[in-house]
Amino acid sequence: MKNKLQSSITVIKLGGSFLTDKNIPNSVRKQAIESSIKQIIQATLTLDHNAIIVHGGGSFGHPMALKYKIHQGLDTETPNQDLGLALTHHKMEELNGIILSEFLVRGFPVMSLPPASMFYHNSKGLNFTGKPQIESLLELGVTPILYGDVLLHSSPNFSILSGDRIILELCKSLGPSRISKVIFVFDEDGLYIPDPSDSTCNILKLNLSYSQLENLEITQKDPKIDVTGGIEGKLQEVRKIVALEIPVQFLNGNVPNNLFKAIDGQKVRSTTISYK
Ligand code: IP8
Repeated sequence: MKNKLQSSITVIKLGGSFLTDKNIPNSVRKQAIESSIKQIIQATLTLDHNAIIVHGGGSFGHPMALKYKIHQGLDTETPNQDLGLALTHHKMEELNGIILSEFLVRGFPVMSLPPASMFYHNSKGLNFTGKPQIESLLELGVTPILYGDVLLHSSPNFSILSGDRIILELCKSLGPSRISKVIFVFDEDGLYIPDPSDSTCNILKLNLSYSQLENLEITQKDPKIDVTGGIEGKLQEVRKIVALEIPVQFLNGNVPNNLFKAIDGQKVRSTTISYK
């Protein structure tokens, strides 16, 4: 058992659009999953860091949530929302099971912590009770995995908790000084903005600061079914993460060894967002 409790933590978001084909329900991108998992394993075994993995919903969680309007909360006009709530959670568990198995078959210890049982929305807002469990897993040398999930509210009601919102909560709760960076793995080289001199082109932003994130117009190459606000929803959470002075990096998981290099602090073609 490898105790690296003092090591810094890299939070890795495996985006749903990277892990799955968002346009075909329940379809995984097997090669993308295998390659990213091998890189996380290699980095965690050879580099002085701990990983916490969070994954998105892709073509598992989003279409089901959309079908039953789970993201819009309790609605008497929508039939069978109770079943939809359960099915959305189950879809996420299904995708999570696929990812989990890819680590375990390689003999690498990971454990899933279901967000629906660690996050609750009460009258004061979002409440997170999973810090002790995450600390224990890190201490035991087991990499925690969380994922976007359904969120239960007092009222009673429900909504969808994105993986990005989970990451913000982890950063706040574990303490920004322990988190060296948050890496978003997706299927583009980084964040693109429209080219002001040519409306048919986009420019990859290599570096961005906190202040530049406000009112940033991001080009979305190929918008997908998304109940958590797409790239705009993501950027809202990212802004709050960067405000904690935690650097954020967006990179292309399809480029061989990109993720390993980024965890190792090597330069890769990507967008890096820092506070200043
Ligand atoms: O893909 C969404 O998580 P995200 C989770 O991180 C569900 O926004 C259940 C759709």
